[in-house]
Amino acid sequence: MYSLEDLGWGPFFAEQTKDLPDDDLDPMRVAEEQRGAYVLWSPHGTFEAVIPGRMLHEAEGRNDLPAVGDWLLARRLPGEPRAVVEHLLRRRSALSRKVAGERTDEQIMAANVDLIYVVASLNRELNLRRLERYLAVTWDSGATPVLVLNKADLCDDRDAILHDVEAIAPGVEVLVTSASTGEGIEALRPTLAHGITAVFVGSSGVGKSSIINHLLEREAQDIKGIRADDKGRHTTTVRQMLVVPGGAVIIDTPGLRELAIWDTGEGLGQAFADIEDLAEGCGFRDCSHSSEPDCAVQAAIGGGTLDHGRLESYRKLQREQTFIAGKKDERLRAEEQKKWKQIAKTNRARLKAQRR
Ligand SMILES: Nc1nc2c(ncn2[C@@H]2O[C@H](COP(=O)(O)OP(=O)(O)OP(=O)(O)O)[C@@H](O)[C@H]2O)c(=O)[nH]1
Ligand SMILES: [Mg+2]
Ligand SMILES: [Zn+2]
Repeated sequence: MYSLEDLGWGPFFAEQTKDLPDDDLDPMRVAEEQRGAYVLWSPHGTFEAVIPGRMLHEAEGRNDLPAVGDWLLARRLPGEPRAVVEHLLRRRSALSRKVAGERTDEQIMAANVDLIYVVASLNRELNLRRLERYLAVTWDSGATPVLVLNKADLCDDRDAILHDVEAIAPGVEVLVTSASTGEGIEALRPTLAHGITAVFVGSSGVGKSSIINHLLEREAQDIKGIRADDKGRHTTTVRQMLVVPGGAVIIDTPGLRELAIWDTGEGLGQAFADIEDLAEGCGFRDCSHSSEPDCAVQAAIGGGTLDHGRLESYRKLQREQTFIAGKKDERLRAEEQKKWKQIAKTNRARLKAQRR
């Protein structure tokens, strides 16, 4: 089994457990989650766990419940491979999106990660707008994104594509790999050092699990079979943690159909740092880069150094971010109201009891 350090434990988490008197509790990391049932890893082995009712009741949102990659304190049940979750430790970082569909809630795809490998395929039409969205979401997490362009063996004009991708990914390292031939995979290894946690995200079928198997040097994860040409089917169905021997913790995730923004939008500024930098040179402080005079952004588009599609993409994500921020406010207000109603009810009951 693994030591705490093998599993990514460090001072940030140790610090949080320092003042806890109860030494019955063990630090464990969430390796897998499936509909509220958890698999936890610790130096004592693997444990199954469910969330106690108290924690569910006290949670104000998804953010207060464990997700894959989380560290928590749990109590082992004697003689059983089961544990009771007692305490969720504060996160170093979290990769979140809005849950798919209409509902306004957070989904944590991976917690406490250092690196986020955004994998795309050089085979199919590579969608730059989609990559911009991924980068905006990943920069928001507190972890560092790295772009991995896989299936290099199926592509014959990689230089042109690489050029386009680098233009939309300021400050992001871009790697080219082939999980089929093994090309470029070793370039990932130095980043996957002991103590690091890395998550792989991207559309279904781009080769996330294939790359991971290469790194682990075993068929740890199922990959889509040659004959399985039903393109809609996801091969990886749960988010899951794996350990590179002597190296990093890796989290494999199922391919995403949609990736909606959840977080603050600071990631947006980072993902579009080139446009933000240009905007500093605009004549007006609040320039909308549409028809104002002295607009450095429009000048860059006119001069061919900035693609108009990229500005559009930035605006679209900004609108989405504003919309979700409004929704979150609405929900927060509703929750506040509920809480006050509850407090008022308790107070009334107490007064009534006193009067008796
Ligand atoms: N030619 C080629 N095929 C690849 C490469 N990487 C993966 N594949 C194939 O692409 C298919 C999908 O690979 P997976 O590793 O299952 O993709 P995934 O991203 O994990 O997909 P989900 O689990 O559904 O999200 C499989 O048939 C792989 O053999 C590559 O570099 N080149
Ligand atoms: Mg997979
Ligand atoms: Zn402007």
